[in-house]
Amino acid sequence: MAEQKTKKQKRIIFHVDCDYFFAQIEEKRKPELSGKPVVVCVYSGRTADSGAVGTANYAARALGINSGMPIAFAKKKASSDTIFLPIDLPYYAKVSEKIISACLHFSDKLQKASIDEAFLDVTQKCNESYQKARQLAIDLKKEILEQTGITVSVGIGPNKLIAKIASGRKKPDGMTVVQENEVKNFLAGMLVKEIPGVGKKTEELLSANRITTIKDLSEESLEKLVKLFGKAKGNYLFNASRGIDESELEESADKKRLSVIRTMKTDCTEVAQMNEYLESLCTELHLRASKQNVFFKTVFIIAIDTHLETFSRAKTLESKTDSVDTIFVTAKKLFEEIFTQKKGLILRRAGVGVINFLEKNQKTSQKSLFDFA
Ligand code: TTP
Ligand code: MG
Ligand code: MG
Repeated sequence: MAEQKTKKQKRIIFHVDCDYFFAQIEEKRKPELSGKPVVVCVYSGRTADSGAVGTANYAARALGINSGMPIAFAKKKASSDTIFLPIDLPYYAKVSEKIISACLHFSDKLQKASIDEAFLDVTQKCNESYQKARQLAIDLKKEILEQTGITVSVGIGPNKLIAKIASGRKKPDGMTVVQENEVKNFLAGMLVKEIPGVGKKTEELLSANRITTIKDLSEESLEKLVKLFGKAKGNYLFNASRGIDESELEESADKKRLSVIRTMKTDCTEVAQMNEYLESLCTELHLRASKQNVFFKTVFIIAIDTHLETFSRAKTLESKTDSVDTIFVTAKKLFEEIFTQKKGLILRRAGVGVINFLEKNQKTSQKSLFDFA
């Protein structure tokens, strides 16, 4: 065998998934829906009831109504007080953007996985400590709830696969932590369909080979799985049944961010005390942004109080910029907002960041390279 690879850093990954997302949003904006079964429908327009259920709240799920079901079928299962609503995707996308933006500030790296879910790499933020990760997830859930009124469930694990399975274990408003040494037990009692990517067809083929649980799957040879499913899927199933997933988070360009965060010399209770500190933060941040040769559209701040609670705020600007003054003025306003909203706040650490990057064109890029030479 070739020389052993250097040991990989242990990662801590969150999978954040919103609870009954479309229906929960509708409940929040229409309080009269409270307590009723709610079904959000994707109407195809062919006939009055043609189309499929997008999602259903838990009261509607108790009636047997689920995502993907034909609307006409769902109507047969519905109670007389069940509310059917048409999908309002542009509005849900706005809520999603707010949630993703809150997640950004709680992670080192983020991959948006769908309209209602994201993977967050928090390894460095938590100093590889699961105890810190647990607290970070509590703070994140609170922040999302405060900013959007939406509850989410969080799975925490050593990789994307385990985090994703974990987020679905306790819903709604749940949190499930699976450390590396707990992975085997965590998976042992589960059915194969709990593995992401195992749909009806795969499940049937496995079942025909007397493989029903993840434990059964983990006892099969790689050769057999490759024979049944081909190389890529066979390998995937072999690894997944052991809780192995080395895939990296795929960070999209608009979710890349730059930020600077530091502990202040003295704790601050108002923004006026932060002027000098903010100036130095913004200058450093601006220098880094200039080196990356990007414009940005969103400025955000991170505030950590003396109890180590984390808050964040973001402002998307009218147009792209690379101005240090804009960073400073916007960050200052956002800190002012936090001090006004949270009476008695005593800040210990504070950070400023930019996201929503736009690459500068080649010509500009050359110029600023010389500027910094
Ligand atoms: P999911 O996260 O799969 O489901 P959910 O958020 O409604 O419920 P859960 O609490 O179990 O996470 O999907 C997110 C949204 O995507 C969902 O609210 C509606 C939409 N969606 C569809 O429109 N059609 C579908 O078949 C599915 C699965 C989801
Ligand atoms: Mg969801
Ligand atoms: Mg989801």
